[in-house]
Amino acid sequence: MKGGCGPEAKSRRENERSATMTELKNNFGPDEGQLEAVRAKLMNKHVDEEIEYCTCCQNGCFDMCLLKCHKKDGVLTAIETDNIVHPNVAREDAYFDEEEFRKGMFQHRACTRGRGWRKDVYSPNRIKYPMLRVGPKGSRKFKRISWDEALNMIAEKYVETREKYGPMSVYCDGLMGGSTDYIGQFMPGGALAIWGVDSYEPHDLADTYQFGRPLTMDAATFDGGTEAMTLFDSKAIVLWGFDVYLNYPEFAYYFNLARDKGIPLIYIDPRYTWTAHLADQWIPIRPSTDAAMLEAMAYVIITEGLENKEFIEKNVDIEGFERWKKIVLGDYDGVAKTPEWAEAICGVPAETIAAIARLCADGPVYMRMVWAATRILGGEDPARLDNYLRILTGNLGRNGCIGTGMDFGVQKHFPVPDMNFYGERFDKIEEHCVIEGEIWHRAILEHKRYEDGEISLADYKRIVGCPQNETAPNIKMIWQTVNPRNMIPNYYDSSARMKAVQMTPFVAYSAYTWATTMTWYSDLVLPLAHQFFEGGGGDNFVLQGYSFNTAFSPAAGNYFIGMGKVIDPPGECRSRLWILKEVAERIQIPGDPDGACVADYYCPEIKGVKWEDLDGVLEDMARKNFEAWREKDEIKPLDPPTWEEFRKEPYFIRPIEGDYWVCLRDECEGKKPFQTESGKIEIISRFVEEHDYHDVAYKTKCLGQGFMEPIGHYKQVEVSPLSALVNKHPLYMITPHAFYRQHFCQDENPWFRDEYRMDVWISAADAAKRGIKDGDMVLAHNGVGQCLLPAYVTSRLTPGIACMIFGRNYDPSHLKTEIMPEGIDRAGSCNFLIPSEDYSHRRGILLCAGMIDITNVEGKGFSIECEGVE
Ligand SMILES: Nc1nc2c(c(=O)[nH]1)N[C@H]1C(S)=C(S)[C@@H](COP(=O)(O)OP(=O)(O)OC[C@H]3O[C@@H](n4cnc5c(=O)[nH]c(N)nc54)[C@H](O)[C@@H]3O)O[C@H]1N2
Ligand SMILES: Nc1nc2c(c(=O)[nH]1)N[C@H]1C(S)=C(S)[C@@H](COP(=O)(O)OP(=O)(O)OC[C@H]3O[C@@H](n4cnc5c(=O)[nH]c(N)nc54)[C@H](O)[C@@H]3O)O[C@H]1N2
Ligand code: SF4
Ligand SMILES: [Mo]
Repeated sequence: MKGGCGPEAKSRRENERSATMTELKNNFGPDEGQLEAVRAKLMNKHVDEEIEYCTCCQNGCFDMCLLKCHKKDGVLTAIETDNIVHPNVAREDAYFDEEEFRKGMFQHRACTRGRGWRKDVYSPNRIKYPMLRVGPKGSRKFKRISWDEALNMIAEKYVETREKYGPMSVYCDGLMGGSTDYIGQFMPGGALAIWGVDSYEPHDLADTYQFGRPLTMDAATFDGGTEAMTLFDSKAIVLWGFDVYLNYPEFAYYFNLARDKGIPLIYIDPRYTWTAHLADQWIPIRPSTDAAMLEAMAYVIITEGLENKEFIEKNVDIEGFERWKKIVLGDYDGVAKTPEWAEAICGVPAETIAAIARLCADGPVYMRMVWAATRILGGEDPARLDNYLRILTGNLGRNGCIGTGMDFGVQKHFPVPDMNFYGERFDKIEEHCVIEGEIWHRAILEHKRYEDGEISLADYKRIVGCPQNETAPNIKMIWQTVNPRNMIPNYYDSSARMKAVQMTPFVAYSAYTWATTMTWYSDLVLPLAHQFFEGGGGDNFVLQGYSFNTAFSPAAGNYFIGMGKVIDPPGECRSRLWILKEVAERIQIPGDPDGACVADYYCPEIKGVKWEDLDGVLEDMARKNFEAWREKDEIKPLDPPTWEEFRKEPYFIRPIEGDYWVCLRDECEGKKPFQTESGKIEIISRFVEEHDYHDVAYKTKCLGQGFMEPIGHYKQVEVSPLSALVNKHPLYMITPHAFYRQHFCQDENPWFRDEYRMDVWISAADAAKRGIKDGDMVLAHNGVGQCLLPAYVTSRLTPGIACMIFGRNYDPSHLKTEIMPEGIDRAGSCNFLIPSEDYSHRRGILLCAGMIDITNVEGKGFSIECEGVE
């Protein structure tokens, strides 16, 4: 990095830039005429355009990247990104100095996907009107109805279902745990909520047991985060399955900066990924065995006396720590967890394990596992071992270390304007966590068994993770508007989910494209405005209406962005907030002393506002809140812009004074206790040891029939490349997220479709055994599902493993089989291949692994179109 951003630096930049142009012209560049012609064309392309800002806050990376949207005649014409902090420089890092970086003064640039939304929003498959099913479920036959009819229908069905089956009968999904049934929360009996988070439940459990709170979840409320600047203070970066370059593209930029500074990056993943490619060292590991490697690292550190004694003495519950040491050293089971022991399990050479252990002991080291490596049976073991290693080495709560599973940033440096449109009586909210999040389908299927007298009520509750003192769920209506998950192909056991949806008497679903599998199986489909551009004043996953988007990103917590509506949605698409508001207005609260409807509590400030007026009303609220914020004592000295200025460039960023934010720093510095039973970091969870957590909720979670030990250690789980299952289906399948998709979103984007193949990865060795060549049509199958697609034969995958990238909608062929009664999938909808069993080690998480086999069917009459197969 070259220093300075004052006037001197500016003139230096200009000189450097013109020098670069001369070189370009002399050596490779077009001649002056050509350049002018191109320039003129480009300039003309964008004349008379209007500019609106919004953010991309896609579910999962939540990076809050800035989208500078150009539009002309109401149509999006271009998306640029952050050019505010260091205007007009291509490589920001070449110009700013480390001081600026440490103060959080850098850009928040959107990635390819963030800009790709511009194409996605004009998909020909957009749903434009409320549609009612007229054919059988799955037949994709619908007729158009009016919004009034649709909203009345939801309100009527909602009231009717609750009256008949009780308050736990309407399922609305939960947003990272909790409930998104914003109607039921104001009704007597409350609303059905879920516990568990699909992305990182094992980490949530591990963090709760070790540190007393779920750090990743707390990062969402800004307490568990760590800022990107921490990378600069690390001596090394060690990542388990944390494919930053793919999963957190904005964050990847800071890794590049750290690497430019000479900080080595080590990456551990069974796949040669983007991050592996850019790392100093890639260590392939047998999937599901990370805990063994971590335990052996602990062995090396303990036997060589390299643990951080000062940190441990100060922060750790010593009794449990000493017991864990004995496990590692083999005092309990006679098996010392040596690197050689681990090598036989995880496939990583013993000397590599020892070397990484020594590296991590000499901190600060930024080390963490994110999250796929834990979305397995017994996933809390690798998650806990990951914590144990950071505890052992004191790589926690100080500069240079990470706090959460992925490093969400935090809005810690100054308050942001409020955007609260909820009523004063919002405290009426009542939620009941009665299901583990992603087994809602079992709550439906098993209830049938309970109704038929096959299982008792107590057993039913245990199966679905419902505390015994709560009312059991009895789902008869599904309504997805706030968090419209693609409920059939998005989690393991897709065939059973399809059955559960088909069994549910009324299913209302909101979506923006017909490509979404869940639309085909719903009774009523509502057309959603696009989440970033078309909302009733900006509408994304977390926030609704005009919003001040705070740094929810793994960058720095010293900025926020104002996000309003950019373009009008097509047809009669509506924002989620508007839909909720309309339904809330239609439902009276039984027994309310004032005869109120739900909207009187849920959204009194926008009750009765028409769709056409909603943007204006929300923006007016935003202005008032912004103006009140400007007057705050802590904000005035920061020289805040006026509302008018902010509306033109809705981005507020200020240098961080003092140190950046590091998760758990206060606890580790003794400023506040850990929220565990002992007030210290617990290696062995006292709670788990001392309580029966099966039928009661601990911090909202209830394990039901699940089993969990108070201490984490490597166990060979039922589904693993080392289990007996390989005799039947020899390949262990991993299902990571896609670079060019955000789960199912942008699956149809033609800009990206050109960039990758829909295929199943197989190693060269496994392909040779099966006579499979790259591109051959294959059948990926096991006892529960079948997918027909081309093979990608590659050395980027270790043998014994298959990989199907997650996030394809189901594409049924004409070929119907017993296990795929709606047709064999031909898109690579991987969750049809992951079965559900009564595993005791499945947590409130999804099972990202299944055993499969891959058979060559090239030349046997199958093609992706299934021609000739009827
Ligand atoms: N481009 C893109 N980015 C995204 C998303 C997206 O859909 N697309 N989704 C977002 C969301 S919601 C989430 S939750 C996160 C998910 O973030 P992660 O959970 O980190 O993501 P995955 O892509 O599932 O897996 C990451 C890597 O883990 C590896 N892996 C699999 N099994 C193992 C194992 O046993 N051990 C080890 N060491 N590695 C293993 C995989 O090969 C993969 O390369 O990503 C977020 N970011
Ligand atoms: N096998 C396997 N399964 C997995 C995973 C895995 O790694 N492997 N990862 C899991 C994880 S971490 C996650 S987070 C889930 C993700 O699974 P989902 O949450 O189901 O996926 P999304 O594509 O984010 O959202 C589903 C649909 O909702 C609609 N939608 C969502 N939000 C909006 C919005 O604001 N506006 C509009 N107009 N439409 C919207 C889109 O039509 C989208 O197709 O999948 C999980 N399933
Ligand atoms: S990094 Fe995430 S939030 Fe940022 S533009 Fe890309 S998809 Fe959107
Ligand atoms: Mo996720």
